[in-house]
Amino acid sequence: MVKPVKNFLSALDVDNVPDIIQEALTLKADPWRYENLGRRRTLGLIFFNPSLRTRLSTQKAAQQLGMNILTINVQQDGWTLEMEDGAMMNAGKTEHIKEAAGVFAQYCDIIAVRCFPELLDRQYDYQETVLNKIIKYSGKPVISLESATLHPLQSLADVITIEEHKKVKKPKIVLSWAPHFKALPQAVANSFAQWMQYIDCEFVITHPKGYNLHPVFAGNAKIIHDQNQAFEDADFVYVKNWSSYENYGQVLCEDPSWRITAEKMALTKTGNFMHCLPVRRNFKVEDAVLDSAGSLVLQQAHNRVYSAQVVLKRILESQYG
Ligand code: AN0
Ligand code: CP
Repeated sequence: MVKPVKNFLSALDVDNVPDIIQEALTLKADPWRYENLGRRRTLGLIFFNPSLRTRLSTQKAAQQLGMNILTINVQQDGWTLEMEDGAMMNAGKTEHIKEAAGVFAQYCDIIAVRCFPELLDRQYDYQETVLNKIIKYSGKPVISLESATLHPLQSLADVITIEEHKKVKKPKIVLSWAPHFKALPQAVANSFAQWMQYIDCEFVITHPKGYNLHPVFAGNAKIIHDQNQAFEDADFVYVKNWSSYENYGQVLCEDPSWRITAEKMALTKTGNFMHCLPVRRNFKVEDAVLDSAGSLVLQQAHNRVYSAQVVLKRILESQYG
């Protein structure tokens, strides 16, 4: 019996990760089996930030469950939103999140939100201020489409992909930082590290000094600052850039020697390369790696459909069944 699920914000909202992976694989084998489950139910997709994969895969997942879909790109199409309770709204912001979230709730049965961190104030971001206000003021089930600190639908797709491609019971999985000139969120890395705590694996993180993730997400991962050493005998290498958590939102290192090359991938056992995408070719990862047989990036993107579908299915069953 699966625990009723209302919100899907992190791995903590899943009672058994291996079980949800298997259920997602069952859906992948027969995607239209529950095509009436979401009939006459509406999913609202609310984007505060751009997206390719998350938008399309979640729409496709909802369609395969028979749901209707409403999408809004808040930054382009919506009114500017005030987040602060009690604010005197006599300046730039037009509408309060209290009304906006309440209005979404009038039209949607499930609300899915993408709200990246601003990377200015660690406490504001790590309290998940925007996501929590939408949960509170909408009262509806909420799915994270990447919040300030986590990207659970991506991580679920990633563990599904690992399950499909692993050749040993307990693979060695390496999360590697790679360079970027722009400050990016820690969300994908935090989330991947969090989900690694729920599957059978040897988990290693490699990054330059100053890039430790929040300890709650890093868990018991082994941290190795020598990237080549970390890659040795790896079954999967998962690559991501993130800005510093400790020196919050700062880019402390742009050292190109952290770029992922075919030479480095040759140190691994399998050459299996993973990245959530989008990725900047040759700046972060060489063409030769992305174009290699070991690159799993499109398989990950494909599995985004089934990670979203299994989550929507469970919410529909437990909230509207
Ligand atoms: C975003 C990030 O790093 O969180 C989204 C990744 C799915 N990436 C960029 O902004 C390039
Ligand atoms: N991986 C991912 O979430 O991609 P998008 O930002 O394009 O949705």
